[in-house]
Amino acid sequence: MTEAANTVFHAGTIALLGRPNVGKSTLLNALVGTKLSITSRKPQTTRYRIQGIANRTDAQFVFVDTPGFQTRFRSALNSAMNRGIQIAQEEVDVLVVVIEAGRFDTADRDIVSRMAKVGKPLILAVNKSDRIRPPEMLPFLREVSQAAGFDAIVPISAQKRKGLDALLKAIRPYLPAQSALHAEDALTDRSERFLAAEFLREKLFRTLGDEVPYGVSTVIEKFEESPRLYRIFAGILVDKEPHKAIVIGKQGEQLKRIATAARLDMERMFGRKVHLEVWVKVRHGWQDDSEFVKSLGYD
Ligand SMILES: Nc1nc2c(ncn2[C@@H]2O[C@H](COP(=O)(O)OP(=O)(O)OP(=O)(O)O)[C@@H](O)[C@H]2O)c(=O)[nH]1
Ligand SMILES: [Mg+2]
Repeated sequence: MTEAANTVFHAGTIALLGRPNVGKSTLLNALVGTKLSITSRKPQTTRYRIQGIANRTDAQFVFVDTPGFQTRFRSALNSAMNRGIQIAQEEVDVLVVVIEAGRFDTADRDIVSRMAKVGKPLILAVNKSDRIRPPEMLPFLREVSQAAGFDAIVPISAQKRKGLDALLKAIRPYLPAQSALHAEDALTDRSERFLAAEFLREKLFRTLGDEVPYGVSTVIEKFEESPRLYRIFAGILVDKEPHKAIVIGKQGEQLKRIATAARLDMERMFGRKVHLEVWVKVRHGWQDDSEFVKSLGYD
């Protein structure tokens, strides 16, 4: 390739797809260099599509993080999440399927074969490479390479930030040769209000046990901006009465910890002080209320 060909600018969109918990959101954040998409050890943390923009001298990569494929049960919430994945795959130039090193189960295979049928460039990112013994990597890559005609297979560690440049290099040729799609200082398509609700939801996912987070949603009721301070009024919705007391904790201590952690994330992201007030409310069966789920901003 000549020098001139090397410097043609490419820009486009890339969906990060895969089973829950493989590290899609951690990867988005690592690629962008900012924490935008919430992450946790629990599967099905991400509920909404969110874009993260990574700028390099020769390309602009607009990544779309998606919810993990929902297979567990049907609800208005799960349908909305699956619709989000569908929209993402239709909108983008490149599909990146994320799997975990050393694990390629039926859910992964199912996603890979579905994505191979879409007919777009398909790249496999083998994440959590830090978790596998190095001699096991090559046989694993050989095994997964049989599953579809991938355009590239790249081992990475989103957490340790390994292999990320190799991943970008593998994606770049499949992005259209065109100028940047977004201003260089743009980070995401989502509003500060959206990010505030999500940062709060992340703390609930990280703090609470295995059941409560799945019945929790967060909404921003008021978002008052001034140059030095944001005043944010947020609601935490739980779908069962007893969950309210769990979220609040003894003498409100749990809720205080959650709110403080969320506020610190917001201050870091927004670059100013944040005054955060949080209420907990019970809303029975909100996950099956399609009108309400729609109002949360999935599409
Ligand atoms: N060891 C290791 N852990 C990782 C890596 N990347 C992500 N994780 C961890 O894997 C867990 C899931 O990460 P997420 O980024 O939330 O996964 P996700 O695919 O977005 O999950 P859903 O939103 O639920 O679909 C978290 O505990 C991460 O810290 C990695 O490269 N190595
Ligand atoms: Mg996620």
